[in-house]
Amino acid sequence: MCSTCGCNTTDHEHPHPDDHHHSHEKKIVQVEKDVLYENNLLAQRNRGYFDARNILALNLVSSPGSGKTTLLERTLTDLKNEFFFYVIEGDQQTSRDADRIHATGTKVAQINTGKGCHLDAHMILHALQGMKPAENSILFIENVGNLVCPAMFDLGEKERVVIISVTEGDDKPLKYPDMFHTSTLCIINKIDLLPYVSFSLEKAKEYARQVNPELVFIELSCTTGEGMAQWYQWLKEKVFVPATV
Ligand SMILES: Nc1nc2c(ncn2[C@@H]2O[C@H](COP(=O)(O)OP(=O)(O)OP(=O)(O)O)[C@@H](O)[C@H]2O)c(=O)[nH]1
Ligand SMILES: [Mg+2]
Repeated sequence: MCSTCGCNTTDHEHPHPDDHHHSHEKKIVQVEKDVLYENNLLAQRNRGYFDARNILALNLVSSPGSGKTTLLERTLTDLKNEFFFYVIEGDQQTSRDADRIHATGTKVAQINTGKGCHLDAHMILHALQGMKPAENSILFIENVGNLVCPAMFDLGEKERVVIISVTEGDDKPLKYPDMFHTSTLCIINKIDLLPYVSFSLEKAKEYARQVNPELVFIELSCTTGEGMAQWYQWLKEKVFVPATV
């Protein structure tokens, strides 16, 4: 995006206040590269922090309303006696999700991105400095509801979990491939609504496999609890338990 006029077309000429003319194409590519380069450096720093403390960091990504916070509420409540949990919440505005997480008794930090549509590694670094998560814990990062931009930003997480709910349509993996390509687990949520919507589980999985053949799927309903056991099993398999001497 041109910082002079705020336009976002890629290649055009027009007069600017100081009367210069230019093509925007090169500038856009350069700015994007710089932003992602800096983000990737900070993401590696976060990853080192997580590795050194044996913190399992998971980045939850989805469209708005797929059920990220509901999944967390249920998980934090059901597994509170088994793990130490921390949550970082990303939303454009409000602390509504952080309030919901706080009600489960879990330590939570809310990041408001304002005009921004995704979390980045620097925001996570900053939140970690205040939160100081304990060793051998699990950190959930709930990204801003958006199936596009968060895919580009590595936060230093161990795994990226994409959530799609059955009310969104089974073609989403084809239309927003980056998110499915960069995730390792795909949770298909709200299966209690399957009788009422036109959504094919098989098609959704087939489309997602077209962009990421390695993707693992768990079908569940945060409302009824069906399938939650599989999610908990997946989580337990990801936690590294240090050997005791
Ligand atoms: N029927 C049904 N509703 C669900 C389920 N999971 C979540 N919901 C509902 O879906 C709505 C959105 O859920 P949230 O957990 O707030 O979704 P979110 O992904 O955190 O939303 P954002 O943070 O705004 O992106 C709420 O009304 C939930 O009660 C489910 O499994 N079945
Ligand atoms: Mg939420």
